[in-house]
Amino acid sequence: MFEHVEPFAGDPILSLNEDFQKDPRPGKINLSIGIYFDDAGKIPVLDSVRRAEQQVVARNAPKPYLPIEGAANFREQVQALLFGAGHEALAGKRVATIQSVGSSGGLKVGADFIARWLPGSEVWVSDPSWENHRSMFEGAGLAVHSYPYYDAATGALSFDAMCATLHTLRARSVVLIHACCHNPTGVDLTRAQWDTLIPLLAERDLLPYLDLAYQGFGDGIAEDAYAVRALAAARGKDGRPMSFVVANSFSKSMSLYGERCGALSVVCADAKEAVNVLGQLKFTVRRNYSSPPIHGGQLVAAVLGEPALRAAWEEELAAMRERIKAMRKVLHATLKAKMPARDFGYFLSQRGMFSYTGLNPQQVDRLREEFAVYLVRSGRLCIAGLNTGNVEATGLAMAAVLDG
Ligand code: KET
Repeated sequence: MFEHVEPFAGDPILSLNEDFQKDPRPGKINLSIGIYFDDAGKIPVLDSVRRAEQQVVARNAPKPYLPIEGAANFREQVQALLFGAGHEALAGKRVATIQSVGSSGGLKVGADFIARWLPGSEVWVSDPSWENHRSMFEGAGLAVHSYPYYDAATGALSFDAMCATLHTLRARSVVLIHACCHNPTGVDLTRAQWDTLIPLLAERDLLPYLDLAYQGFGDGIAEDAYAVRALAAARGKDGRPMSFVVANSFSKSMSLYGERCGALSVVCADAKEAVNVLGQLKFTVRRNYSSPPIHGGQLVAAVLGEPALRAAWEEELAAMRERIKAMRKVLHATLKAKMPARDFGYFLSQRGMFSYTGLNPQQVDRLREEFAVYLVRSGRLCIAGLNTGNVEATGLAMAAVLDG
C-alpha cells in the first residue's frame, strides 16, 4: 500500500531546529528558527501570560467544542488589536475573523478559501519569503510566483521593481505581503511606500494578503499594524472599501508557540459579504479540523482584554523588541571590529527577529559544522537567539567564515 511513498525532504527551518536539538556540542548556538529566546537562552513565559493562565485555570471551566470560528471574546480582541478599537470596518461589521491554529492554520484556511472562491487566481509572494508561504498556497492548489523584493547588492528593498511587477499582474491576483518584520530579510516597506503601494493594488484590482506574524517586534503594536489600518481605510477600484486578508499570530508576541494561536481576518466591502465569507471560512475549517482548541485563545483574550494584563504585556513586548535591537548593535560592533573594511550596517537597519546576512549556503554549513552556530541555509540569522553569552562568539565565527 505504501511502498511508493517517498521520504520527506525535510523542512528548511523545522528540520534544522531538530538537528540543533540533537547536536551534542556544549557551546552550540541556535539562530535558525524564528523563536524569541531571552538573555538566558530560554523561551520566556511572559508574566502577563502566566497571570492570565492562572485566571483561566482557576475558572475550572468545562471544555466544550468551541464554535467553528473560535471563541467570541478572542475574535473581538484580535479585531481591536489589528484595526484599533472602534474602527469603521469593525463598526460596519465588514471583517470576518476566525481563530486559527497558529497563523499558519489561518494562512492555509485563507488559501483554501481563495482556491474555492477566486479559482485560477495566482499568488505572488516576495522574493525571498518565508519558505512555507509557497508550500501552503501550492498545497491549496494555487499557482505561486514571486515578485522582486530584496536587492542583494544594496541590502535594501527593490521597491520600484516590486511595483513594476505588481503592475503587470492579472486582476484578482493575490499579493502576499509581510505587514512588518519581513521574514527572512528584515527589510520592510516604509509608510510612504505603503502609501504608494496601496493605490496601485487598488487600481490593479489585486487582493492583498498580509502576514502579520511579528506585531510589536518592529516599532510597536499600532506602528506595526500600519499596513492593516491603511488598507482598511482604502477604497478599491470600484470605489467601495478595499478587500484584503490578514493572518496574524500570537506565537511570537506572547511567546505562545505551542499553543498554536492565531487568527485570519478577511476584510470585505460590506457587512453582507462578511457574513457569507465568514460562513465559507467556517465550512473550510469544519472540513479540516472542525474547530480550534480553547486554551491558548483564552490566554490571549485575557491578556488583551484586561487592562492590567494588557499593560504588563505591552511592556514585556517592548522589552523583547529592545533586547533584539541591543543584540543587533553588539553583533554589528563585534563584526565591525574584526572586519573594518566591510559594511555590516544592515544589522542595524533591518527590523524584527531576522537579519539576512548574505552568507551563502557553504558559509552557513561551515558555521554549523565548525562553530556549532545554526543559521537557515538562505543566510537568515535569528537575532532573537542572540544573548550576552553567545553574541560575541557568533560574531567571531561569522568573521572567520567570511574571511574564507
Ligand atoms: N508567518 C511568518 C512570516 C512566519 O515567520 C511564521 C513562523 C509564521 C507565519 C507561522 O507562525 P505560527 O503562528 O506559529 O503558525 N516562522 C518561524 C517558525 C516556522 O517556520 O514555523 C520561522 O520562520 O522560523
